[in-house]
Amino acid sequence: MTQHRRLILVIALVLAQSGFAPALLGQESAPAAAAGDAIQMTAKKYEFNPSVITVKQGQHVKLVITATDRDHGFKLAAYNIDQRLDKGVATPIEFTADKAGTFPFECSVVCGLGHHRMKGKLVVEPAGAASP
Ligand SMILES: [Cu+2]
Repeated sequence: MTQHRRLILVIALVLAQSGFAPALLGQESAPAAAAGDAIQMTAKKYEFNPSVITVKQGQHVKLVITATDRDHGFKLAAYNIDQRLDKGVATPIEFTADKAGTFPFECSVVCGLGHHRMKGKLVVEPAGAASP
C-alpha cells in the first residue's frame, strides 16, 4: 500500500466515525428527512404510545406503528384511515394532514376488555399558526 492510499484510508475512517460514511460510501441507511420524519409509535393493550400526535397542517405524515403484544388496529376516521396492525410488524401509515383540528383515533381490532378505551388523538395545528 502506498503512502497516498494509506492517507485516503485514514481520511475515510475519520469521515466514517463522524457520520459521513453513508453519504461517502452510498450505503443502505436512508438519510433522515427533516420535515418528513416518520413518527414511531407502539400499540399494546390498551394504549398507543405516544397517544397524542401533533403535526402541522399540510404536513405529510408518516406514522410507523408496531403492535407489541397482539394484533391491533389504527382507525383515524377523520382521514379515512383504518389499518390493521399485525403483531410485531412496523406498519407504515401515510397521509397528508390537510385538515386542521383535533381528531380522535382508536384501536379498530377488538383486543380485549379495554379495547374501547384504546384511543388517542391527532392534533393538526393550523397553517399560519405561530411557528419558530
Ligand atoms: Cu383493540
